Amino acid sequence: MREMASSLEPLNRWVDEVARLTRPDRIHWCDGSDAEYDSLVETMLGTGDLIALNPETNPRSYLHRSHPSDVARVEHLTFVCTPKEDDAGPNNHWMAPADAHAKIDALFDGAMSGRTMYVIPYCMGPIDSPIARCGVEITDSPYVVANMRIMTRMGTPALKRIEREGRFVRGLHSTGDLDPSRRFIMHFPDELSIKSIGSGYGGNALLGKKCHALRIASYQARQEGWLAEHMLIVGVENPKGEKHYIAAAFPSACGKTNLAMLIPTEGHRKDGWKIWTVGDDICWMTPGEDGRLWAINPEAGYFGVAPGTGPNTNPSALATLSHDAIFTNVALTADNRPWWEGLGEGEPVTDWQGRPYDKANGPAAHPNSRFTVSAKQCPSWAPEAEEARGVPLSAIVFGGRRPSLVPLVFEARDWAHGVLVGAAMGSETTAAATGAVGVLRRDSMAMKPFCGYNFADYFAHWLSFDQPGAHLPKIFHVNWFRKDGDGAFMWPGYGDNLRVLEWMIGRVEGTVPGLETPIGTVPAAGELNVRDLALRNGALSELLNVDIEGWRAELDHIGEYLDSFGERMPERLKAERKRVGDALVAA
Ligand code: SAT
Ligand code: MN
Repeated sequence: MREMASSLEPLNRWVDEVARLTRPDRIHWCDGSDAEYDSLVETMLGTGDLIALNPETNPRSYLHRSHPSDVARVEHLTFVCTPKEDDAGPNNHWMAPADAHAKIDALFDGAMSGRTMYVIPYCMGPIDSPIARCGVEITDSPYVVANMRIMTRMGTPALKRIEREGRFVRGLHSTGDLDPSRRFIMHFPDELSIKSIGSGYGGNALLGKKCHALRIASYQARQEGWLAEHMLIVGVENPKGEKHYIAAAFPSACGKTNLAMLIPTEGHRKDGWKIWTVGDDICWMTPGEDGRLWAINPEAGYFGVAPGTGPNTNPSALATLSHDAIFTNVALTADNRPWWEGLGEGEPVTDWQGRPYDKANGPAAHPNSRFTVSAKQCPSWAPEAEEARGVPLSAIVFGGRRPSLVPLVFEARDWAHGVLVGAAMGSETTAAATGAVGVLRRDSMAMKPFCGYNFADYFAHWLSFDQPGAHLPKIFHVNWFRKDGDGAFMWPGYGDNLRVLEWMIGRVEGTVPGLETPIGTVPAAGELNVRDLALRNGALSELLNVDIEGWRAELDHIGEYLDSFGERMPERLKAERKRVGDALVAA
């Protein structure tokens, strides 16, 4: 009999059960200590799972190369296993729970033999926060343990909370044999459990992230009256020293990390604007007694996209990455520094697969190569990210990659309209998931790959926050990705996006009137701060223009999309679509 490792009997029982099924050589309960992390790194340096980077330029930093067929989330192999198929919705792949357990347990049979099984207690959110939730991930991947240590509050304090609460999300993971035909990521929201096998990569394997903090949490949040969202949280401090917190949902690899760490342009800096980073990917929000929505970042680190991160796009991220970072699937320079497209300095000599770099093989770094780093290393890290009650939200922003039609910014007229704007979100696909890149798809609230239940019910849940006494954030939509006839981006983005945030804050504070249009309120002439901004002639009016004809067609598409969910789609949302559609016809 194994020595008991926790005072919580159901946890010990589950660990025993998993060990009987997967047959590891050893079991290690993670305490989250520095010594444990150092010894894991030592082990991985020995096995080649990690490669040490140049200690002069990148102290205590490492490169991990995943299997070339295992470099992104796999949405076609990701299942939500609710007892009733309809509850998972057309937005998810579904399998009956019993079938899913049988299928995946057969793959777990003996999967850990010869390996160490790690038991990782973790907490999503500040350890003393009532909004935070705990889980335990069992994995045979030391790379996963190291990443979970950076991305979550992991180890003894989390175990203590789990023992106190008696309730935790169970996540079972094995890298298996990495054969894509034996790869599955399965969610059992009713059982608060996750089983993932056959991938060692990011969102497939770090179960605290998308699997727990979004798919399982969104399901729990609906039952408990809160929201688990794919959003960054940023604090914007104005020259008066007042902070407004904004949560923004963009699909994977559409700039959430960059917006969360925005560096104000010189003009804004001189005026006294400051940016505070609370989170870059996930936001849990809950109504407070004051009627406002209060938000926490359940994560403790960033798992960000490396390519495109450079001195002009995100100098804060570069500073964050200067030590104690894990890089996955980036390239290397001759002096063993990490390299990726857009870094802006150095030359790659070894590509992400460890081959001598050759342009003919494509990019040196994989387009979905990533960094893992503690949030606290970010120069703009907001200390209030540790606040148990979270931060109050002034605004929620939706956005995606839309090369045409969608203006730079518009504001929904009320909460229900805002829910429609979020539900109707569309974006071109990126390298963050396997499959074609650059195809327009509807990605409601950027949650298409992450909502753990039927989108129709999810929209109804969003609508339900509109209650008497609620002081809900204003809802906006942005599009940084408009292109002109030559295919060039029309808006500079990055630090200049603060111009748009400034307008939003003006709207929140009631100091700018805006211009009403059938799709929402856009900045009236002169309202957007464009001081020192060089745009092409006519670009600004085009960026803020509402193309009535184009929007009529868009509203038709949105109507078809909402109808695809059938009976369950809330009437309120359909009515809202009709209202906007009618306004466009009348315009
Ligand atoms: O691989 S992750 O899902 O963690 C990152 C992402 O796609 O947003
Ligand atoms: Mn994400």
